Order: sequence, then C-alpha cells, then structure tokens
Amino acid sequence: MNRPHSIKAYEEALRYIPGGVNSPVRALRSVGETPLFIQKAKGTTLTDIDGNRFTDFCLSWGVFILGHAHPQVNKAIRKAVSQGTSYGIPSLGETGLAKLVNQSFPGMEKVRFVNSGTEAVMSAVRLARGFTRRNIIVKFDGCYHGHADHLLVSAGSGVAGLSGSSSAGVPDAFTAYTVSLPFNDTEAVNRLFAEKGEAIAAVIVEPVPANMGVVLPQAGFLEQLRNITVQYKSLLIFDEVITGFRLSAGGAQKRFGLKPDLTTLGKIIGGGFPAAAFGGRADIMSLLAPDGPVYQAGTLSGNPVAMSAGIETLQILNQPGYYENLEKTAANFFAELTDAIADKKIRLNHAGSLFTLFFTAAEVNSFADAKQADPERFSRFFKYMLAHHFYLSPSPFEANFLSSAHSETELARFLKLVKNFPG
Ligand code: KE4
Repeated sequence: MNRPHSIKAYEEALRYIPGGVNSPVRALRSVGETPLFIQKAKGTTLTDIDGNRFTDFCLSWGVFILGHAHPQVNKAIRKAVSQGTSYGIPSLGETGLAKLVNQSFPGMEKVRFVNSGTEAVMSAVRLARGFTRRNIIVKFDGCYHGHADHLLVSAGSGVAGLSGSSSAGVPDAFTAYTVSLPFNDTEAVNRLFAEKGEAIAAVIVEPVPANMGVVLPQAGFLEQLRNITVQYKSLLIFDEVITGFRLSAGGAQKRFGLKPDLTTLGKIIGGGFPAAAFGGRADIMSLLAPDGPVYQAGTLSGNPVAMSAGIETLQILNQPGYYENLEKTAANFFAELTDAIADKKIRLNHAGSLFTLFFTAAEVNSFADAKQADPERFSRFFKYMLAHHFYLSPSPFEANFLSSAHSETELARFLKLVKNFPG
C-alpha cells in the first residue's frame, strides 16, 4: 500500500510538532510504522490523504461507538455551530447532558463537565482529597487516568512505553502520595489499607482496565475495593472514561452493580468533541467552587457544540435494544475470534465491545502479565492488518473497539485475516 502523502505530511509535521503528533501513541512508534494522515472518516471507514481506506477498530480511542460522522449527530452539531460555538455563559445543553448522565449513572447525583478525561480525573482526585482531607491516592499498575502529574505512576496506555511507566518532569514530591498496586491483587489492597487506611483519600480504578490492554477484574476484586473504602471512609472513584456508555448505558458500575462515590467519563460523552465529566455524591460535589472550597474551572467546559454532540449520541444509545444488539454482535464476534486464534498462542481478553489480542498463550490478569506478551508479534500483526486495510489501536497496551457501525462483512474479513495470520 502506497502512502507517499502521509509520509511527506509526517516529515513536515515533525518539523513543527514533537514526534509529529499531538498525542504520543498516535506516532505508531510501538509498531514501527509511519502514522496515517486522515482525510475523512465515516462510519467505520477511515480514508487517508493517499486515498487508502481502512476499517477502523480504534474509533478515536473508543469515542465512536456509533461510528464516525453519524448523520444524526452531525446534524445536531451543524445546528449548534450555527448558533455560536462557545459562550462562556451557561446554556441549556449543559443541563440537558447532565440530566442524561444522571439518568444513566444515578450515582452521579451532580455532574461537572470538563474538556478531557485528564481534567475529569485530576478534578475528581482533588475533590476526593478536599472532601476527606486526606492525601493518599491508590491506583493500579497499568491503569491510565490521563497525564496529571500525580497519576503518571506505573501508568498504562502511552506511558507504558516509557521506562518505569512514569514520566520525566514530575518531582518526586508530586507522586509522594500516589500508591500504585497490582490490579486484581486484593491482598495488596488489604495490606495497604491495614497500614495506611486512615490516610487514604481515594482509590481510583478503571473498573475494566483498557490501558494495559483489556484486563478483567477477578471475582470480588471491585467489590472488595467498594467494601474497604467504605470501611476506612475513603472514596472510590471509577474512571469510566472508556467503559462509560460502552459496557452498558450505565457503564461498568451498572454492569457490576456497584456504586462508586465519584465517576469520571469522557470519549463517548462528547460525541467526538472535547468533553468529559466527573460527578458523584451530591455531598461530595457540594465542595466544588463556587459552592465550596475545592476549585476547578475551564474556559470551554460545557461547550454548547460538545454538549449537542453528546446529547444526540446518548439519545441514540438510549434507544431500546441498542446495547443488546451491540452485545449480541460482540459475543458472536468474540466466539469466532476465539476459534480463529485457537492454535496461535494469542490470548483474547474482552468485555462488552472492548477487546485486546495479547500475543502470549498465558492468561493476562495484570500489567505484569500484559508486559509478558510479545511486542514484536503484536507489531507484525498490526502491520499485517494495516496492509489488509484494518486500523487497530496501535499499541499492545490499548483496547480495540467494536461499534454498531461495523458490518458483518467487515467482522468476517477481520476473522479470516486473523485465522490466516502467519505470525
Ligand atoms: P484524555 O485526557 O486523553 O481525554 O483522557 C485521559 C484518560 C483517562 N482515563 C482513561 C481510562 C483513559 O483511557 C484516558 C485516555 N485514553 C487514551 C487511550 N487509552 C487516550 C489516547 C491518547 O492518549 O492519545
């Protein structure tokens, strides 16, 4: 496949933008490829500036559960844009989207909109510390919660590729109150709380981590996080930036029947625009400025265009049968994918419409397990699929995403390619 325009565009981008990208994982360094430069996207099809078309399984990192450029969402966006794109003054869409979030996530009694998942998590953590007047935050190895200084500790996603899974430029003092434990290690959680429970402000977790690749919570693990945080009067934060509106209309918390104290959302909620949210118990949220002493703000937060895209997206997702249909498609696909990899020493982890193929025969239940998979084989698989016009999430520490726009034909082609993958 010829990509001369992308190659030339990347050379120019490198002159002006670090790594030629505005988010590291897009540089395709972990798969040794030159990034695509996309001209347009519609449904599940990406078209690059060389005219090559790809079936997209990354979907802007999980945003487009409906597929790119959904006509109803685009119509709502066009209408919103015609009325101005930002006011910096309240607009009806903010309350409209907050009500939809509250309907799907009843534990989110109050919601504040921000512009990225990083902002949502950073704000939720500050709120948890303000509410509990404690400092320690517990996270889990391989979970990624955005790039706020204090959370770049043993993080997944693009950080996983850095040495030590942390970041330069973060003073030790900034991570002194962050403790990262192995995911699924209930004993480690119990030991930490026994030792420091009274000083722990919150536990933050991706209820189904997708930033070390998809890893499933083992039976009782999330329930123990809920129980022990109640016992020690710490807060439980579910980072549902990926799982929210994906694992069900009410995210992972509805699927598992658990109620965190705070939840963060992103990606799907913005319908393709920069919008994210944090929210939870009203008594905790009442500490947020202007009501309370915990400050948080944002010029474009609750932007009317993003709100309109989010409202239209959620209204489509709320239509009867949407998730049942997506789950049915996903279940059939994963059953066939399991067959396709049967003798290939590849491990499939999936939840809802999220999935990761780990290039190892071993189970993957933690970041340490995920790091045992073979990156070279992943890289060969990524290139093989790209050569056959499938764009996967370009890192072994990421998830792939099904959407309601993927056709049976596309899924069948994907399966056939996996079955014939030589590596
Ligand atoms: P953003 O700041 O990138 O909007 O969201 C940060 C974030 C927070 N929490 C979770 C669970 C997340 O997955 C993310 C961001 N996800 C990555 C992909 N794994 C974004 C892609 C990128 O970094 O370019």
